Amino acid sequence: MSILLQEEQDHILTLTLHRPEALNALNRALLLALDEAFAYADENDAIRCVVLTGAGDKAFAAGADIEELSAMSALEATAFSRLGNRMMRRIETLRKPVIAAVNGYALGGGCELAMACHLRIAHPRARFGLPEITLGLMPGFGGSQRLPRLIGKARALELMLTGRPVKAEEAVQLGLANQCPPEADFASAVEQLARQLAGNATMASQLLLQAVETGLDLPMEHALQVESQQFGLCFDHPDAREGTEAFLQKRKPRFL
Ligand code: DAK
Repeated sequence: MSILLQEEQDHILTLTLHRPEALNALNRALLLALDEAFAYADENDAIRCVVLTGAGDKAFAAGADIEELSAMSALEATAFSRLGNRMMRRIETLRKPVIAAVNGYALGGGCELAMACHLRIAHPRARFGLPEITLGLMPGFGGSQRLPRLIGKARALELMLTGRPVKAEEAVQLGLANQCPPEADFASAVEQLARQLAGNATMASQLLLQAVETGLDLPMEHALQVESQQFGLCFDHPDAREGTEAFLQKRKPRFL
């Protein structure tokens, strides 16, 4: 069976990390499969939202594959890091929203993968953490940069220097997860959000994702220019007219 399951339904692509025997740890083959799947999602207009989750009821992904890492030379580790970073960046800059449905452990590379997604829904049994320091390592897939951006420098440093895992509710309090529905509602909460995002005006959603992604790394003056430019581009698409007309006519919009 494939190490990355793919299912497409109603404009939503669901990707399931499938190495349950290793708690879905990220080896080279899985990183390559993810890179390919996200490239496909970006190019395929029928896909409007991606959900990423883990197989089994224990883990989203318990990190980079420690067994594979332990046998790597410095050169191989550099190549592995490059591949991981390229794949995570592909997710972050994807033109469609990506939801991480964090169904269990999201540790090390698994947490970094969840952080590269646009939104995170945590199952009550989810555990987020960057325990690399306890292995004599540091995050190698962007965690040292994405965690401070998500939750602030002091809190990120505390988690990375101690390697302490956080439970789902604390992850929500920290801003690391967007929500933690009750166990019985987890699947429906993921589906409901994915359907809502897939129903958005695609061009507006794409321009918004780009504005946030580009603007966050720019000084405010430049970031606002990016926003104005993206805002203006919305008007080139029929969805903008449809959305405003529908509001004025007191009906639901029918986006392309
Ligand atoms: N890699 C490989 N196998 C793993 C794994 C991992 N990260 N995590 C778990 N497994 C395997 C276990 O070895 C075990 O295999 P068998 O013994 O059954 O063959 C199986 O999954 C079930 O795990 P456990 O028996 O340990 O299950 P428990 O419920 O007792 O414990 C656990 C669950 C998640 C607490 C525990 O498995 C655990 O602590 N796992 C490791 C978590 C961790 O430290 N993850 C962070 C890894 S560091 C880099 C790029 C990126 C990174 C580093 C460098 N460069 C480019 C160089 C990132 C590093 C990391 O992600």
